[in-house]
Amino acid sequence: MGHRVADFDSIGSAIGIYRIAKDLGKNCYIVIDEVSKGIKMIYNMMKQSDEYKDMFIGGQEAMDMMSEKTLLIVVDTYIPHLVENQAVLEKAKKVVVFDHHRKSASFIEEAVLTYHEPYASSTSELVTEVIRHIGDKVNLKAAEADALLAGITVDTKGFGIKAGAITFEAAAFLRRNGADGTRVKQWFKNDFDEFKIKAITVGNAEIYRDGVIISVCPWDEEGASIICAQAADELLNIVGVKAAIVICKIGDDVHVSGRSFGEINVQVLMEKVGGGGHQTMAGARLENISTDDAVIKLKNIVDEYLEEDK
Ligand SMILES: [Mn+2]
Repeated sequence: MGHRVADFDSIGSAIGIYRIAKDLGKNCYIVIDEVSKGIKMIYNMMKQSDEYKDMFIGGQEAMDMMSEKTLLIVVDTYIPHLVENQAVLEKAKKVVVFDHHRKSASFIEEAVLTYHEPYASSTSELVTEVIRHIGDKVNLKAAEADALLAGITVDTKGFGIKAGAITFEAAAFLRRNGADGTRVKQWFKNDFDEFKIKAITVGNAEIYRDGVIISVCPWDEEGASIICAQAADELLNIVGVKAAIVICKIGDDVHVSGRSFGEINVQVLMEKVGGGGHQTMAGARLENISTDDAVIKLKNIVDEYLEEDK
């Protein structure tokens, strides 16, 4: 089980764990209730194939299947309230956690094993390392290698951030096991309308201070938070920009995406408004607020952060 609003790292690392479990002779399922727009393509592709059609199950189905002996493996988060289905976590008697996010206040305390490595680029990298470590017993298939490569690619923004020697070694291993960067790239595409909204969002941006750029996405539908994340990534390409914060309003809430190169810690920024993530990639949700008020609030936390950082 990954985190809520699963991204490529969450689903990629879950698929890697699935292969390990299967090849070690265990039944394994990936718990997912809501398939976010970003991962719909990979989810549907897996679901439509004979090999993986039974791989995904909902939280309720998982609850019905669970016994005392069931091992729950949580990937890409260690925070109890961020997992895809909290009831599944609560029911599990044995829990293992794989994650790369920096530790914050709450974490899954009852885990029998926590593999937590904040220096890793992604959970997909960690899981790839585990597969390499196990050796010949695990035979990764091309689609699974693709999923893990997608996780690493997204979390490193295309091997540009947090990609260390081990990250490239993991990618080389995935490539040797059939992963294909061109195929993976197809999963990241936007349709034309989304692309235009992203362009408008980038155009709306204003530099606030000390290289922090802020923008508002004009769209208000489910996929808007992904556009925000992508626009924030895009804004980091501007000379002098150290951190990008992009927001959108969906329903009553404002979704916030924070991205940086690490010098400005967006995790710390997002935690100030109840969100989380890691140093270069974080997010938050502000409830019952207008976009104008959200921008003011975010500017205040940027001020506060820069003040503390001095
Ligand atoms: Mn991740």
